[in-house]
Amino acid sequence: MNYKSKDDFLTNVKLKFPNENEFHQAVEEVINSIWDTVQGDENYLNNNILDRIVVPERAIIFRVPWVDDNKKVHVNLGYRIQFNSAIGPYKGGLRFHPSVNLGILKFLAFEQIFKNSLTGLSMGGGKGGSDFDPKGKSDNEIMKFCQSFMTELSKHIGHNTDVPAGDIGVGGREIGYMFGQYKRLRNEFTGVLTGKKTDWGGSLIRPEATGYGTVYFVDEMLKTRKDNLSGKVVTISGSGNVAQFACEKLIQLGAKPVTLSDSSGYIYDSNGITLEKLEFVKELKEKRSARISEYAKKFNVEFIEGKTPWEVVCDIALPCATQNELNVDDAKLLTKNGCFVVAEGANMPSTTDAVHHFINEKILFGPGKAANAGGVAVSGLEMSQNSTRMPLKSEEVDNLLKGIMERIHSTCVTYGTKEDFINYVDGANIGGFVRVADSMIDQGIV
Ligand code: NDP
Ligand code: 2IT
Repeated sequence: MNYKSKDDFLTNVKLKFPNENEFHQAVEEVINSIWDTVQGDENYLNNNILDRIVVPERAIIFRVPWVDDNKKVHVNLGYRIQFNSAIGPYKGGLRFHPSVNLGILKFLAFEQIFKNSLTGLSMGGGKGGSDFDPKGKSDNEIMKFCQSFMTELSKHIGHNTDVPAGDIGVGGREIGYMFGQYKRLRNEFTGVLTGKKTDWGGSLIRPEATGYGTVYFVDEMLKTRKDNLSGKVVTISGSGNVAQFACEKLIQLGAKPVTLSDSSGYIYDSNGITLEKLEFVKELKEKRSARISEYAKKFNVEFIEGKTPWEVVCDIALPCATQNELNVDDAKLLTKNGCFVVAEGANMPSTTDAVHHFINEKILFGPGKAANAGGVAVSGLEMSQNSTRMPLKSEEVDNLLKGIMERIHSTCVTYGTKEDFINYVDGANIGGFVRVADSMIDQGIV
């Protein structure tokens, strides 16, 4: 189809997929970056890449019935979005959270296409999950839910087809229950999921990878201004997998993280969170229902209820909780207070207006699809370790992760630099897109 303009294209996407606001937001950001590249290339135009890339190859929705400890029957919705397989099997996490819906999973799967491309590994884009709420559920209930979810999902995935992993509400425990059920149904032990425990095929450093990778990316961004992490005050949101390991790497590299949060509020530790205090958070958050306010009680620091940490003075901000958790007012407050680096550990945590503000202010802004790609990158390394059946050592994985984050950074610089300013949003979107689009063309109209 011929479009008069970018806006015309985006209007069409919104009409075709109504009520998928987060998906519209993610598409708009990518299209804004890649529009000129596409318009300047006959091959992309003749192959109608834009119309094709915004439609998932497949979106599966299914019923997940399960029985709680009181014998009550529940039904949740299960999803898997298999968005794009041009450069490899679908790859992306599973999210268990009551807010999950089709639009949210489509945004996540769409982002994943470009993120996975940036890693340089062979992984297409996918995402899935359920509106199931793990909070307050017993271990037995989590297992029953995971088994029912996998009973249907197993028909659609496989180590060469689609390889899910964790995301919000899904960690090593849930991956274990799902892996067990897959193996039982298929009678095969394959690398069908990543984020497994290391005793049965998981990669070392996978739990750490997203948070560590985000901090490695920040370090690369700082180098462009001949700066480093030493002594930098950092605000972090979230207190789950990504937030914990971003915090850990920051401490190891000499920075001073001062906040963590959850959906109830944030803690502010002006002396800096230490590795010992972080151990307490890790143990606390093993129980999914536990609240970060316990930290404030234990270490006698402030807990600010119902708020996000963006009002705290900092040099660097790392949103590591969820989408649209940092709005334009937060963005203005951050830059007014001197924050000059924002890197997204979460997926799309900054609203569109907040991103525009950061770019207008010319701060170092690392979008999620670049800054948090370390998690899926180590998932890719887990897949290769499963194929060769040769586990790597922890320093080997960490070095590979560092190398991948450096390469993603340099891709952003290559595609995003204009008049001495690195627009990491454009860089990540164009750099991720080109490889996928060229591969789609090579493989014909499919
Ligand atoms: P976890 O489930 O381990 O932790 C999620 C954290 O975010 C919790 O502190 C949670 O608080 C908070 N949170 C979740 N939803 C909301 C909400 N609606 N409002 C406020 N706080 C919220 O998830 P992860 O750490 O794995 O994921 C965090 C982010 O990172 C997500 O955007 C995810 O997509 C992204 N990501 C994760 C990767 C991974 O490998 N795990 C890889 C790349 C990106 P509460 O307990 O109160 O809900
Ligand atoms: O958003 C993400 O990149 C993830 N949740 C990790 C996906 C993966 O397959 O490891």
